[in-house]
Amino acid sequence: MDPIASRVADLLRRADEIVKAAPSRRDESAVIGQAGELLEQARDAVADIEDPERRRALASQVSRRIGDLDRALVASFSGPSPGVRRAPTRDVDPARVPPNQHLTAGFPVLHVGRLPDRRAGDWHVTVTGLVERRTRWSLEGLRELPVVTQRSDFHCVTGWSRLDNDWTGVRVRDLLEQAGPKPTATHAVVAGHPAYSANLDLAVLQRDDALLAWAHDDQPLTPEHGGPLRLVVPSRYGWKSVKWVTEVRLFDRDVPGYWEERGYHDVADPFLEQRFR
Ligand SMILES: Nc1nc2c(c(=O)[nH]1)N[C@H]1C(S)=C(S)[C@@H](COP(=O)(O)O)O[C@H]1N2
Ligand SMILES: [Mo]
Repeated sequence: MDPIASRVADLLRRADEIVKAAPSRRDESAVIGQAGELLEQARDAVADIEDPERRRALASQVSRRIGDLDRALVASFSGPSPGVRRAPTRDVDPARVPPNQHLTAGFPVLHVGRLPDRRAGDWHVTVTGLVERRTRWSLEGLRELPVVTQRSDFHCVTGWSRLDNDWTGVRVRDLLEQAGPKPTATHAVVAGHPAYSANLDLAVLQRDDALLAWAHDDQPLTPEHGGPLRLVVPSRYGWKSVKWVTEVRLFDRDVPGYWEERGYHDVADPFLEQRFR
């Protein structure tokens, strides 16, 4: 047997064992991380298998398992963070709650992969792509723009909504203005650690409520919620609010991000229930 093919088969077996041995939901994200790493190695190795039939067969086994892990991740939010102010859940104007969402008083944590280990002092965000001037901001540099605190609601596509979040940061619009979008720019891809991204209409990023935030409810943004810096786009499902933001790149067309490549909606308006394509 082709040695690469047996290596792939072995990686798949090990990934399956990790998933099967998963002791509890509490450890789910660790399990997903470990199995995901093996599956990524398998995916890389598959490309070198010479026999095309065997390559196709193993490639589909790898991608089926990666798809399973993606779905498990969406379901793996681990409940409210301790110490977070309780958000309102009762006596709320029903018009504020998008269809098929329930209100949560806590603040669930939800993301793919591990937290970044980079320190805030080294953090930069770059505005690039179809701009007149590529600009790179440190966290300190951002604080020279007008700092705002704005209250907004947050809606995750997995069904929870957290109302009355006070986000402190700067408007994305103000960064874009400094970079100067070219007239052909219509869309953006916002990227964040580790290999996450989401696409947005440029016009949505230019609205008053789209922020790059470093504080939530008057507390510094915790690492699990995207600290030191995250995007907040209240008018879209939460997956567009990229945590650990490193780049805003402008395009003249809509380029799918991480979840959009996996079938999620390009626009993602929660009041229109634009969950999937
Ligand atoms: N970098 C990064 N940002 C991300 C995600 C992610 O996986 N990676 N998940 C998104 C999703 S699906 C949601 S609902 C929100 C959750 O934010 P929270 O963990 O602060 O509640 O982050 C979004 N931003
Ligand atoms: Mo989400």
